[in-house]
Amino acid sequence: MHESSASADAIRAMFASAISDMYQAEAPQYRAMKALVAELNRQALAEDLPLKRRLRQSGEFERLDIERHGAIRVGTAEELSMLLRLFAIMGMAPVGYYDLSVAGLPVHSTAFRPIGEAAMRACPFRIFASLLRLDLIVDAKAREIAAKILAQRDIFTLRCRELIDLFEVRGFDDEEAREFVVEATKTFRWNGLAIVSSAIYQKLYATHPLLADIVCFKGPHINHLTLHALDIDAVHAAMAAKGMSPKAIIEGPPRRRCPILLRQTSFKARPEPVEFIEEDGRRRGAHAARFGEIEQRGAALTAKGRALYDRLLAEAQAEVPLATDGANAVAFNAALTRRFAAFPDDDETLRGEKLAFFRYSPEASAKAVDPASRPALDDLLQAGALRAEPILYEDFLPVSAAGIFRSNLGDQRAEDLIERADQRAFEAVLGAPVVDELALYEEAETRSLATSLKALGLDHAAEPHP
Ligand code: OOG
Ligand code: NI
Repeated sequence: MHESSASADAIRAMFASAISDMYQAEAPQYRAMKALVAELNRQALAEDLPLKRRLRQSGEFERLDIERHGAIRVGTAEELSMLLRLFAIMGMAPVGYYDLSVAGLPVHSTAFRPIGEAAMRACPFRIFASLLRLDLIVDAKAREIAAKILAQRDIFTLRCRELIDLFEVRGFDDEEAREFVVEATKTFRWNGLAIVSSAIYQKLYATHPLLADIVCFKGPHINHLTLHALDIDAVHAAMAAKGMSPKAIIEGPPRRRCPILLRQTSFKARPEPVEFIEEDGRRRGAHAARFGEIEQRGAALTAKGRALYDRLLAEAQAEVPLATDGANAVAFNAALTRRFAAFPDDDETLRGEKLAFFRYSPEASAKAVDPASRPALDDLLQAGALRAEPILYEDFLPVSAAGIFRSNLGDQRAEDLIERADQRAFEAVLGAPVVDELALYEEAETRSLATSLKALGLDHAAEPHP
């Protein structure tokens, strides 16, 4: 093996920074949003010193400006399985399976992301990757055209492929690590020159806008990057005030005292000039694909908590179906807030009712606990010997994802497709099983409790589950 000082975490950090630079240069509207988010984050910190202290302690302060994720869409099994190998080099594993056919989108997805606190802390960048499902495209002619075009393109540079092979044999030296980041980044750049004629584009677009976006270009351009907004409501309002045309609502749970899961919103993609290849030359056209997004994360929910979340969200949506143009956003938000009154909003209840996952830590200053008293978990927390803090949700919400897709594709035909999750097929194509995100949170909770009890000298005494 070559000894490289570039760890997977370091390569991911280089990649995240390269992607951010590239996307800011390609999409000025994203650059403007990034500047706005940075300004409002600074403002939020200046107004909330305890928050600033917390962020400094967690290491979040230094990484605040680093993008949390980006999203791409690929067309074939070969493309997806190469992505698995490419992202593995950056310490990003496929976590979670997202079936977006429920929302009428002919794709299913995973999130390539770092696993574990240390890696997240080093660089939180993730890639949400979707794979086209031609089996969900009803129009046989469109299916045939798409398959033929996809079979002819290579989204990776030759050197990128060589470097991936090389890494798997013997790792990288520093220079190769840098070169790999450059080559990998090229996969996700924007290509304003389509690889099809405008007639083909129109045909695929009419079949499904997503089909045109995935098939008609040289590669899987980044379709958005996402920044961490400390106060997502404030940034959302500021985006509207600045005429950045944000979506009408923030997806996910309403604003709460104890944040849960993921809240996100974006500005809408604008048509950009592209060129199509005709028999007699090139023809100008337009394609809307690229936008910018903000997110704010809260506690990871257990299966029980998630079921409650899904139910309350569905109830709010049933009560006030959100208009496609978002005209009734105020009424929708009111319904959402009303329904979520039923979701406990304090850490004690979230923990006690096992709605969210918690990370335990021993309190160094606490007075010694007598193991012979066989204290229960609650006693230890009450006595201040143990602390419990919600574990942050690091994954995605397919319903929000679907909302994001739709608002950016002008696609309202949610009913066109029937629900057909197929995780097995996705994993077969990917070449690996996806990691179960719930298991990761559960493991983190269990491990933190075991370590804490051990530190308190109670590893045989307390019951992990009271
Ligand atoms: C991916 C949408 C999913 C999110 O934040 O939920 C996503 C896409 O539009 O390709 O990024
Ligand atoms: Ni996103």
